[in-house]
Amino acid sequence: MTQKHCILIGAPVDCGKRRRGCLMGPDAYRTAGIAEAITELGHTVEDLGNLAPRQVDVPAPKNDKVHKLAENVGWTLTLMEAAQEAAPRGMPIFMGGDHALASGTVAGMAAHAAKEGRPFFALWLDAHSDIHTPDTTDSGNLHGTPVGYVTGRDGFDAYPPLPAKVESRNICMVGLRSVDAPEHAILVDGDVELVDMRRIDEEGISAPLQAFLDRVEAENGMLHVSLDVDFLDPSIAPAVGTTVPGGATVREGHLVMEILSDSGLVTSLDLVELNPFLDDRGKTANLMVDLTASLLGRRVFDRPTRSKK
Ligand code: HAR
Ligand code: MN
Ligand code: MN
Ligand code: MN
Repeated sequence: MTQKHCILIGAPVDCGKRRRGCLMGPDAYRTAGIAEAITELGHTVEDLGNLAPRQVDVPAPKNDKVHKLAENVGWTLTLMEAAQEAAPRGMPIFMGGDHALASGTVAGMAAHAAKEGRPFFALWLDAHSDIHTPDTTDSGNLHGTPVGYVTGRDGFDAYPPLPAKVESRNICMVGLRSVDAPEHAILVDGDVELVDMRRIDEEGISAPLQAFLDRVEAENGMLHVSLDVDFLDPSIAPAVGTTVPGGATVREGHLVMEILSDSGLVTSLDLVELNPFLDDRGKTANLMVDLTASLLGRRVFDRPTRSKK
């Protein structure tokens, strides 16, 4: 694959839910050797270190369950700016941090695509759809809302105005198996591409992914990948607060990354929800780094793999 300049951006966001520990994520990826894995593949790496949230004041949320609104808004501002600063220079890799960070990274990357005059697409690899708003969330955990924000749903008045709204038809969610009722209601009437675990069981993970990538390519789009640890089955990726059984296998995870790599379409990546406090001797951090390496071109063999007779 062509050489990339990868820009590692530490986003120790821990305000998107109550259970703490995701703030240790960026350093766990560094400990697992993310920079070395990338340079080994022939790419260059720059590590911007860990960012901090902008300090902001916000009005009290209407829904009093909402947890740490000001800090979430502050992170959104910081990361929206960081994405737009990094994107013209290389491929940003946002090391989370919980999924609340995607409100900033996705909004920032969408703004960058708009500046480039290119359509923006997002691949959401997650057990959850994260399309709540601060009004519909029952947990009050804002890591369940980034898709709601970037698609321009109502209820985000405390957040910065979106520089560029993401078209819901340009989002593909893969790995779904935990969707709340208000999210279900929005999704069944909408045009987000939905690939739940049943569809993966029946069709395999490759066909629906390829169909989405064909659209990205046909429209010369920019593609952001948001990889939530809980996309993977908890038996292989235990370091996450919101485990949901029945997730992607090691091979399904790698296959997605290898297909993405072959496509050459990915322009930015989030690694989210890793909680190193819950890990088993670094196995989840290591797997996330291995998946990142597959996305950036690590292979056993180049295709075709059939041996020549
Ligand atoms: N839908 C649930 C809620 O809103 C769980 C959201 C969990 N989100 C993440 N990221 N772990 O996908 O509380
Ligand atoms: Mn998520
Ligand atoms: Mn999730
Ligand atoms: Mn919920």
